[in-house]
Amino acid sequence: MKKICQSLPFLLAVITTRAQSNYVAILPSDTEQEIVRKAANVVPTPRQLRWQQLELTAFFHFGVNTFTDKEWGDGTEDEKIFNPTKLDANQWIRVCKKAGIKQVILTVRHHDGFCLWPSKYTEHSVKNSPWENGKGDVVKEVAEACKNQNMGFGIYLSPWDRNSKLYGTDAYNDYFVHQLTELLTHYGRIDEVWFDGANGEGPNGKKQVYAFDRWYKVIRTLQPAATIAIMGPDVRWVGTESGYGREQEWSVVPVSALSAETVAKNSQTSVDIKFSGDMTADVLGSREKIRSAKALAWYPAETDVSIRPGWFYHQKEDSEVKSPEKLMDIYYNSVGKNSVLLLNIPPDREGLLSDADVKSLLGWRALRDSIFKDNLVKRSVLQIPASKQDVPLLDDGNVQTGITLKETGGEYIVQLKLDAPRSFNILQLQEEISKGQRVESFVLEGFQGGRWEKITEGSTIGYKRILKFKACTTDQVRLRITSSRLQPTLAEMGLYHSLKN
Ligand code: FUL
Repeated sequence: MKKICQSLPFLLAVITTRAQSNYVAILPSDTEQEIVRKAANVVPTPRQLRWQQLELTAFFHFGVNTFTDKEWGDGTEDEKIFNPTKLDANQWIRVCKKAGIKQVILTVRHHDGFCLWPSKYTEHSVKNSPWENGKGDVVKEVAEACKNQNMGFGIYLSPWDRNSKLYGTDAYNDYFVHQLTELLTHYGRIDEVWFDGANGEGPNGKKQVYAFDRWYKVIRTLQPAATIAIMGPDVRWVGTESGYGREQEWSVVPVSALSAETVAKNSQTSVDIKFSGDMTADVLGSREKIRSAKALAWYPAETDVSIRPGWFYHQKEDSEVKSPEKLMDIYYNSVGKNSVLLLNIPPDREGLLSDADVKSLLGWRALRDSIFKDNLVKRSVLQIPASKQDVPLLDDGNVQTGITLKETGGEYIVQLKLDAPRSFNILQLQEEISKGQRVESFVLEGFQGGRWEKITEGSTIGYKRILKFKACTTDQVRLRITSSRLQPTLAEMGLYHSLKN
């Protein structure tokens, strides 16, 4: 141990001098300018980058609660109540595909401990239900439907298990590893493992100490491409279940310093961060927040919300399904605020996505298609920066090709001349995040009445930022990035006109 401690400064130096990584240590001797430069060079790991580009993902909360009409089961449910009459996972995935969703996460085991697969390690599972005479496996059905329809597949495995007699003892962590291993080895590729934060009281009055580090190792070994979300190192919870993210959303945030041992093991690869403390504050990664950090990591936000008031299906909520317009507003405030949306669509007692939910999802897709079909940037010529690069780079839908802007007078400018005076009320911006998240503030201006007038302004951009404003008509616009941590690279820019604003 002593040896490791003595060599720590050297190991940290290895990390800090590497070009770009998902993690950087801040040294006591670093100036504020150096800290800002370091923050600007923190980048996502390949698995985080893939996840961020999904934009839209879905949750399926399904299990005994669907049949007891509860939100949280207590683990005493009779397995016989689980009996969907028309379960069709292909329908779930077909609808999600049509809605533009790229990955789904199934609650394979919620807090009640009931397993949607025939686990060897418990009796509280589909194997003791009448569904398919106890021979069914919901996890298999969903995994196969995803594979057949080219949809990402993830699992929600609740750390809290109200059924297990082992809960509250060390043996519970072994039980958890056994189940995790079943899930990660029997169903093909798993793209995401989602650990919820709820940690209730066990039957013997003890709280369980979860062996997270051990679980992460199992996942990294068996499914190295899978993101580990929420109680995990790759993706953090945005902090609410409303669907509305932060005004200022930094994917680079302070994290607690790593143990010397972890650093030593990972010094040449990306690093698994240790999440800690309250990640729900209003602003997480501003200059003020990173100034006193010991380390910074790429740790992006996921916004989870249900299409209905509850997470599980309840018939009485059929009339409370969120409308396409409400889902649109959530989209602007989640994906449009630098996070991935995780929208819950709970299958009903038949084992199908219900009509009301399907109608709303498809209406939302139609709305998005109509609003985003005509990007006015495609009808424009780039005036600044004057270069051989031309506008298609900003509207080619490729987030890996952008324009690295040059500083002029303390700011970075993109100026466009449109083909004619045009009206718009939506601005969409994307940074090329594989180079880092850098923009701290920006203003959009239009040339009107012989001078530049402010149309809208914002702080962070990150992977995607969408701003809505009162419609404005002009044939010349400029984006002024008024503050950036280092030269920003703008990957995409869009100007749209929504009639439903
Ligand atoms: C929460 C759980 O307690 C809810 O039941 C639901 O699964 C939600 C997504 O996470 O913490």
